[in-house]
Amino acid sequence: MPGAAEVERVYMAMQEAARLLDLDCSRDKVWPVLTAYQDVLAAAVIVFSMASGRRATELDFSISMPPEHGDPYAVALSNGLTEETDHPIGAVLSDTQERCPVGMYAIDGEITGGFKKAYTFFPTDDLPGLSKLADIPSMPRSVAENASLFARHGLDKVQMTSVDYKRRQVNLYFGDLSAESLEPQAILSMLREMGLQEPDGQGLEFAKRSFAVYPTLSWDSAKIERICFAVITTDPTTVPARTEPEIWKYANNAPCTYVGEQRALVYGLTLLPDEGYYKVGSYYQISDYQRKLLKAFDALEAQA
Ligand code: GPP
Ligand code: MG
Repeated sequence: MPGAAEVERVYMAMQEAARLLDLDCSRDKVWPVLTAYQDVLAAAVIVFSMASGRRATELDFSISMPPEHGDPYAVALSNGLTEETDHPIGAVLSDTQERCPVGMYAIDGEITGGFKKAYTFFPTDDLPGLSKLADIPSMPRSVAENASLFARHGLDKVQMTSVDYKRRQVNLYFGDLSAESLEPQAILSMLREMGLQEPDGQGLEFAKRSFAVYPTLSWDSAKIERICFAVITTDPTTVPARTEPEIWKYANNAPCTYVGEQRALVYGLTLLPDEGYYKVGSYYQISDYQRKLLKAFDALEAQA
């Protein structure tokens, strides 16, 4: 399909996802983003993500692209989706690609706010350890400052990073997690050390199933702003309808292109210093890589 038709197709799906939350897309904000990346839409992994409670006022969209497409932040700048900045955040993507092999990129936008983040995915067979990322000059110093804390709690191999240009924050998505580091006692001791809220029993059971754990860091302090435990699954009842009705409705009804297969979902439990909340991203388009992850993690679930 030519680019313009692809933009229209993805925009319509986004509207459909937004309607489940009684939200509306800002065409003025979203259209320029979809247009800037229109060539990748047909083959991209596309995720629409929402959060519960007072955060159910926004829907994020994520779009992946191959490394050959080039640095997605440079594309955002050249299309006027975000402003040039002197802040070190402006150099994180280019510094990262100079020092680490890149498997894939992605961008993130808000249906009401437009372009927001850029992701760098590392090759699955060549994940950098934390020290390699801490050495990147434009990374927040808090990455290096928390390196020993992360290592002590089994967080080392980084699957991807995200740079949030609106909030000036970086996420480190740790994978290859050991079962021991996800045991309730291990999670509680890590959260205490980080000064973040401790979840209830249901939250700890959820966190045990994580395929990725990602802290958020900023340039403002050495503090860890928040952390998210992410569970990939095809089970739309992963978070109970009773406590999370909006998430339940969304996870059961979000649009997806892969008819005949179960919808791929990534649930998150985010913990801040004095609050915790659930969220879910539904995959509108997937790749064989997500199918492989789902198979591995849904099979683990079945054993548990
Ligand atoms: C979740 O980060 C990450 C994604 C939805 C990216 C997946 C993208 C693909 C193309 C596979 P988050 O939105 O939970 O982080 P934060 O809330 O900190 O922005
Ligand atoms: Mg998001």
